Amino acid sequence: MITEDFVAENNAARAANLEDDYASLGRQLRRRGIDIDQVAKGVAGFRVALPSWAVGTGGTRFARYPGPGEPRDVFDKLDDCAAIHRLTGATDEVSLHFPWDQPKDLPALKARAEALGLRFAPVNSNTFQDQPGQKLSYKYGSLTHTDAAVRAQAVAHNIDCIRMGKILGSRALTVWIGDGANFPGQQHTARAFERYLESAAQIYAALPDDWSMLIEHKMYEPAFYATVIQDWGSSLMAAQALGPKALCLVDLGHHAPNVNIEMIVARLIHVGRLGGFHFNDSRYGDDDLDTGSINPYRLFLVFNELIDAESRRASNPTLAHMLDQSHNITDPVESLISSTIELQRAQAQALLVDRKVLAELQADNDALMASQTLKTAFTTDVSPILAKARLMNGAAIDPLGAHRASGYRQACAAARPAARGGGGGGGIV
Ligand code: AFD
Ligand code: MN
Ligand code: MN
Repeated sequence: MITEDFVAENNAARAANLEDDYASLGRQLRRRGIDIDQVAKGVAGFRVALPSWAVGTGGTRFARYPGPGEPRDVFDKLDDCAAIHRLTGATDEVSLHFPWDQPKDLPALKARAEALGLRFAPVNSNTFQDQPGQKLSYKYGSLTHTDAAVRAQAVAHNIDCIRMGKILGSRALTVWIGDGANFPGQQHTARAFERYLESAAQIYAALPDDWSMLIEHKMYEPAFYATVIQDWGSSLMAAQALGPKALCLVDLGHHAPNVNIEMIVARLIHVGRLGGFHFNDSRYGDDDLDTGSINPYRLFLVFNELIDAESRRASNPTLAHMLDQSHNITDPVESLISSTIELQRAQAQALLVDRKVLAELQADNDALMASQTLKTAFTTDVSPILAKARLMNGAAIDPLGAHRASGYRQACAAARPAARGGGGGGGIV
């Protein structure tokens, strides 16, 4: 356990320096007409859900190298999430993945989460793997399978996820399918999509009034020729066919290299169908690397669209922010901490954009200075704002340093001797 007292003690040694840096940055920003406290307030309000599957060590299709003290079950996963939240102050929601996380006693799990100060974010269904004892196989697809009985089984699983999510207090179901084809001709392109719509409509019909269904697209993998919900166009078509509670979820890793994701974000907001994000970073494909570790400017540009939409009060449902990463060589707790910080960094930078000046430059077609306006915001070192926001939330000024000093990982290694693996999230998806 990382206690409140430990965090306070750790902060005490750093508070004076932070105040100094924050005051200095505050003066700099005031010259630019920005109130630093407003930015810090905005950052302090930022929340991102932790995926239960990311606190265990991930892996590739070649190997997985488990770390010490890995969570053995969903209760251990909650403990790790609580530790991360204690240090970041921004991660009090956990996104479960069924059946990876299927606990026998859902009310007990909910009680445990509440005791730890955690809530449940959207729940994720899994019809991309066969589970032990499962009647029919998803080898050739799930919601789009040619066999109606397989589709019915996949629909039933999704509806069961809604049932479990209701008990836990979740408000959304995220549906990602591995369905697709490895060969041209393998699948009837049009009919597979029609079957998807038919299955998804049955899931949609089971949604409670205050729930949404988040549709996650992915351009390839595990199907390598084509996936059924391969892009935001297919996702949006599905959402519009299903109804207002169906929204599009953008996983940053699920696009072709160099795709302009911030444009996709802007278009989905335009139609009020952006449901949320799975944040991660990538260099080559769906790498599931730590958020902000490869291309922080792209992340900033995504947040720039979000803040811009907020500033003009675009009508889009509240976003479900989540991390979706695979931590193969780092301590997952530390990767999730630093990824959360990178999200807040992008948000703070986006809050610094002078939108009035930018609008004028755009009207004047001053491409160079418009681009500089974004760069000025992006290159500002907002670290003192992020630390101040954490302090405001009762979290750590230096979360990674505090985590190292806490000995949390060593304590987990001692308390969780019989690591049985992370329980999902270690594959290639
Ligand atoms: C997949 C998708 C989806 C899924 C997860 C499982 O991003 O979010 O739930 O990874 O590991 O690639
Ligand atoms: Mn994802
Ligand atoms: Mn993915």
